[in-house]
Amino acid sequence: MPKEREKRRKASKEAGLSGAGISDGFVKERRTSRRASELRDELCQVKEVKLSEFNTTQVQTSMMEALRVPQVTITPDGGCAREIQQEDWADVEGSLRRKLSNSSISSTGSSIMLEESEDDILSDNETKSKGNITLEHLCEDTSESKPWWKIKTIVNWPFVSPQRRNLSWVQLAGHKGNFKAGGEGTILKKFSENEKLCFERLQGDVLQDFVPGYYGVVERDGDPFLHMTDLLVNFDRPSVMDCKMGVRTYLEEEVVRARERPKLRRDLFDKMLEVDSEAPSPQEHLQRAVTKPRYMQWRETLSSTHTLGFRIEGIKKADGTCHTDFKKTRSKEDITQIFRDFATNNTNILNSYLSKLAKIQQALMSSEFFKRHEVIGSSLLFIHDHTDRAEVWLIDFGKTTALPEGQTLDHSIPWQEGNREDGYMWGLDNLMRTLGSLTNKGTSEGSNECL
Ligand code: I3P
Repeated sequence: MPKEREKRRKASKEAGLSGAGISDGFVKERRTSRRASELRDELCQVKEVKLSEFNTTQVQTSMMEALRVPQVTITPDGGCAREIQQEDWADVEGSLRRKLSNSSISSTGSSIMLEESEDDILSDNETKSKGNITLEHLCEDTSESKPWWKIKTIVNWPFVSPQRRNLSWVQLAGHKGNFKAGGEGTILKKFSENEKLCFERLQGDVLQDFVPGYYGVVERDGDPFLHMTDLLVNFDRPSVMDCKMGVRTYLEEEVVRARERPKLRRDLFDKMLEVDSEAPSPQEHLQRAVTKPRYMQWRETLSSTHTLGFRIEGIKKADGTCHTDFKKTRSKEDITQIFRDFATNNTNILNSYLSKLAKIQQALMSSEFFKRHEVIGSSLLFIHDHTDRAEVWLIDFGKTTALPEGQTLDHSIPWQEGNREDGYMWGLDNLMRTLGSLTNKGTSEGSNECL
């Protein structure tokens, strides 16, 4: 499409100005950063984990406990930030309404963009260190009983400028605060050497058509970013779903590292507790911390990652509502229902998604890149809008790692430590069967049972 080509050309030109960064919004960023920091201090308290308090025996016991995956029961979630008061709401309501109604949404990776960006004013480090300020629920999260305003902050809202477009987004999954607005039709994602290498290796691979356009590394405010296509730019009030692929969401090296140098994390323990107060073992309760592989394995078993080889991470619907609480969504029936709702039971959209997935499957089968990489934590991003246009993209390669020379993966056989299998193809197959069961195409393909 000429229009798209023109956008890419512009983006490439901009990327060529690497080092100079992207000047758009710099002044505003500085101003808003200060305000953000004030609000952040008001809203959040950093909880410190005194790991030094744990002795070696406790750590070893924790590692042993990590091998056990407890039975999960459902408990209500808790919020972390202070509750936003009525006056806060009045301040931002206008901005939010504008955002949701315009919904000029853009994304790459597992983020979804509305109009003005909190990430324009918050770095990932800021969000991580304070733990509470994220962009995740700028639109209404209707899950469970948590009002969205209770969970997340509103730091950017007072600074919304109606003139600026495509600069704000809601991140459904992954690390918060990883994105900034790029030039027209593009966004900036926090630099990851691993992801950069993947984008470079994907150039010329058959998968290139199914991943965001990549325009190199640019600098903003002294930090490097990956410059890439805004996947949502050509949609009108799109609905977006992020599905994390594979039977495993942590790298083998993370397991090895945790075994050799166990690091106990209070934040992951807290997240576990929020979902199920009985999930941590007595030892973990005592320590008030868990290792990352232990947390990740628990998350996988709780969701459909283990049983289906993919899980739903987040959904943003056309009406602006966000749904990110799929941690306990595991059964095929539940997932099917969620897909049906997401696509508003529209057969055109479902068929379109299915045919995109079939093309992706074909490309994956012949991709040299795919053959030689352990693909962990990567997602398929589903996007459609009221015109029935529907696309699926492969995103998030921060944990996709090249195999040693000569080694290849099957992507379907079960994982055993050492074989580095990720179950991506198995998950894709199950995903296609799930979608297929909603259309007249899926049911004829032999067994409808997930593998
Ligand atoms: C997070 C999620 C991320 C992971 C992050 C987890 O859990 O699994 O994928 O980052 O680890 O906390 P949740 O979805 O329950 O919030 P990576 O994929 O980069 O490992 P982190 O806390 O170490 O960033």
